Amino acid sequence: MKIGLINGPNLNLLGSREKDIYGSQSLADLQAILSKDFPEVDFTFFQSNVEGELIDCIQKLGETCGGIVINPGGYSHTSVAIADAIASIKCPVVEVHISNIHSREEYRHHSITGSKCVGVISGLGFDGYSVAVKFLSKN
Ligand code: CA2
Repeated sequence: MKIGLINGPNLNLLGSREKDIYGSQSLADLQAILSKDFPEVDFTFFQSNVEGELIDCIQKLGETCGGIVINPGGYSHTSVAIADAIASIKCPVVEVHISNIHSREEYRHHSITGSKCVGVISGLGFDGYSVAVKFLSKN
């Protein structure tokens, strides 16, 4: 099964700063963990700091993948355009947040993009991505 893993703005910095919030592992570490734990899954990994590139990727992977795991980063709280892209594709999308957005600043409590996803996982660190992949690969 093909699954897309899309990470949004600033997640390329994982493991380098704000380790108290996001942990000490890098984005490359995350991709290695998922590839190792789900050998039967054909992953496409993508990260961008650019909203339009994320939308292009959602549209493209929506045509070829059986599911998408997305962490839209800060765009989760602001981007109607990314929410529209998620709503426009047929494959299921699960949103993941490394931190618990509900225990942080109020402006992080609502996810516009999450409202268009089949589910939202928040606060489980990197394990949240694994839970999302597990869910999508059995559906
Ligand atoms: O908890 C999450 O996964 C977030 O999506 C992360 C976003 C934040 O805006 C959301 O509210 C919650 C921020 C990603 C920033 O990532 C960094 C990683 C390392 C160092 C600095 C930033």
